[in-house]
Amino acid sequence: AEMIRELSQAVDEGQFMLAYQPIVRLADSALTGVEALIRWNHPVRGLVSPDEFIPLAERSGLIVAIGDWALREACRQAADWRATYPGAAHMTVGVNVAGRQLRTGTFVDDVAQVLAATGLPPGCLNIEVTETAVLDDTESHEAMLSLRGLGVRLALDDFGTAASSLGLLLTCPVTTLKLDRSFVESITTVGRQAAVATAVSQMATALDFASVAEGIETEEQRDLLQKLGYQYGQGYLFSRPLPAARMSELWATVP
Ligand code: G
Ligand code: G
Ligand code: MN
Ligand code: NA
Repeated sequence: AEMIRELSQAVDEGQFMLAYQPIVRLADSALTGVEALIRWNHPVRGLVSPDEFIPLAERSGLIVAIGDWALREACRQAADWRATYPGAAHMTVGVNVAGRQLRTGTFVDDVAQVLAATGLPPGCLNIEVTETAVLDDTESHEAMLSLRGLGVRLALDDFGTAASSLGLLLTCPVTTLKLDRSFVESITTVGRQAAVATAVSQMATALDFASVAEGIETEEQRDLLQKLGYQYGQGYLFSRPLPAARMSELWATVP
């Protein structure tokens, strides 16, 4: 209860910030986009990880206000990077969206409004949802279809971890699969992990989805994932999530 009060105060007092993790094209290591990851700069506890407050924010409903802030800030920042750095012209920004947010009934209008206000082209925004958030839910399904109608991209995040149905891939209008990092961790030594990663990559190709491998920490993992057909990668090998100012320095180096 105390934490809920603090979280709602944090919304009012602007205690959140976004970190940005680079996403690269595996073929040439070119920086192609970022994922926005929220951080809570707590006045006493310092930086609090989203794992510690997002679940509570979802249960309490505060995720709607927090998520709305994150969406606006990420789009504002991406539009700013595009306008400032030639290398960022074709960038995408990934924004994590909770199922509860997707189901507010106003989410699609909010996205359209944020895109209009910031001037960010719809194709530069990649909304990341998890399988659990959208499974068997008509409302989120319709929201996703409308988002695609706007021209926004949609990624299935943490792919492979939830009690997911492969049927979701046929009905859910996503553009991108993000292979969860649990399949990447021991991919070079555990044949079964490599087998799952291969199957996901083949499905992505066959169904015409873009594919991103998450949690890449070593060159061996990167090389194998590229060989398996993953187009994009994200992970500590390339970069940890960075404050916006550090991310700007990276964009400045992209031709
Ligand atoms: O670095 P990492 O600790 O940043 O993120 C932990 C988890 O928090 C991830 O599963 C990520 O998807 C989630 N997360 C990060 N930012 C946001 C956000 O803005 N909204 C939602 N709903 N989840 C987020
Ligand atoms: O939204 P998602 O659940 O995919 O959030 C990404 C999470 O993964 C964040 O918590 C981010 O900090 C974390 N992460 C990103 N790259 C790596 C990595 O290479 N290794 C590990 N262990 N975690 C990572
Ligand atoms: Mn994500
Ligand atoms: Na993920």
